[in-house]
Amino acid sequence: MLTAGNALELRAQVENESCERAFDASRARLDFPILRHRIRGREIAYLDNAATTQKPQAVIDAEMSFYTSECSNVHRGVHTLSQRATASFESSRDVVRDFVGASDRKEIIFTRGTTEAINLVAQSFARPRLQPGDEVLITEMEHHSDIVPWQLVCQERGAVLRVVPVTDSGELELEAFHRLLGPRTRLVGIVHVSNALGTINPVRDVVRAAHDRGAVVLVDGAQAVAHIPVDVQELGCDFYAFSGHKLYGPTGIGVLYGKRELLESMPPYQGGGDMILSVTFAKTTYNELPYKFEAGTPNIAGAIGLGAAIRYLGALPFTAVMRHEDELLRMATEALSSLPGLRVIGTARRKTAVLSFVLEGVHPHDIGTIIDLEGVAIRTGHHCAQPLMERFGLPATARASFGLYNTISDVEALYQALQHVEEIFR
Ligand code: 7TS
Repeated sequence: MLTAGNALELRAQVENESCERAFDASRARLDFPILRHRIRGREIAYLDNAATTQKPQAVIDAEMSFYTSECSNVHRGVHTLSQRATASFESSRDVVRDFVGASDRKEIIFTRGTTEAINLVAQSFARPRLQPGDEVLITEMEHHSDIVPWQLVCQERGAVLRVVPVTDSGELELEAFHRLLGPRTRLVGIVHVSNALGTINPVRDVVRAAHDRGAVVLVDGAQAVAHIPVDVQELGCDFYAFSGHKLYGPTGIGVLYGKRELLESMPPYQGGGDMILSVTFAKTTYNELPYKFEAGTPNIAGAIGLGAAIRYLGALPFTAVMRHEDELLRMATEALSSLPGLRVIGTARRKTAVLSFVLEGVHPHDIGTIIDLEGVAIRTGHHCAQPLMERFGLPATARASFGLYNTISDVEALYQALQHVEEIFR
């Protein structure tokens, strides 16, 4: 039955679809100065976006503007420059809060990146809570930065690290997940989008099941934020970590989102300036959130650059950008699959932005080196996911990963360069 409520919803949906703005990747490409450079006389086909993305002029300008007109330390100066720097830095926090749908700016902690964000949770949340025999549950497709911090803390506390296996197509074995989620599971660590397979995990369902069992969930969003919409309240996750540099922002800046009541209950991760209210040799009282977790002078320019990156993305029609990236992935998968001896690794039903493959008889490093001669930049190796490589019985894969500025020409360049690899090795 069409009620007033769902009629409104339906109309909003129809309007959304009809208003969806077009996205022109070739035009967006012009916003990224590095892509004007040529490598060995050829336009760069930059297909290593999962490692890091290129930066638009708006981000470069924002960092430059901080250093040329605002450079000063934050939170501690009464002078004009310090006030300007503080205002810019803190306004980036608001931009991030809106971007991930957090309800409170106190829930947004600036870190160096995803890795530091996960280590913060491992050390400040898990370490004081884990008892011998407690369990941390992660998946076989985690990046090393969502494995090793848990190993460290489990070893120290006598807790057990359990791992949800993945299927041959690179999807989570959900039955195994439900089986492994037990009364001793205290925390679940799960990657939103796999950097080595491109799989999009059903995070909302995982969170719901984990919460039913009383476990908290940390989501590694490093590969998700640039490619799919992320709303932490909708996902329901307790922690969400990501890096600025994979989101068209600067390196050395990242974010930990955490639910306020959990962050309030956690001790500081590091001690130093800015994270205190008062210090005496007898006793120190800590600053309020988010500063409790931001010891020392932060990466001010980086945070401002990240704010600019999110604003840049926000000005693009995101649905159309997603559609464009999905289309590139589909075309690239189809084209590469037609090459003899090429096998795609990671064929999950829900995927984004990543195409991993192996070519029979050719080491991935040789593929990467040869196609670099034609200006095609991809990543080869274990992608910091060695347990996943082992699961597939491979030492490494070649990985093409897409960003908003990639075009069909990049896919063609990749395909042609791989044909040349074939010719050399056959
Ligand atoms: N988690 C995932 C899923 C990642 O892909 C990466 C980086 C990290 C965590 C760590 O992020 P960082 O910014 O703290 O280093 N992944 C990759 C990659 O796939 N190639 O180079 C870095």
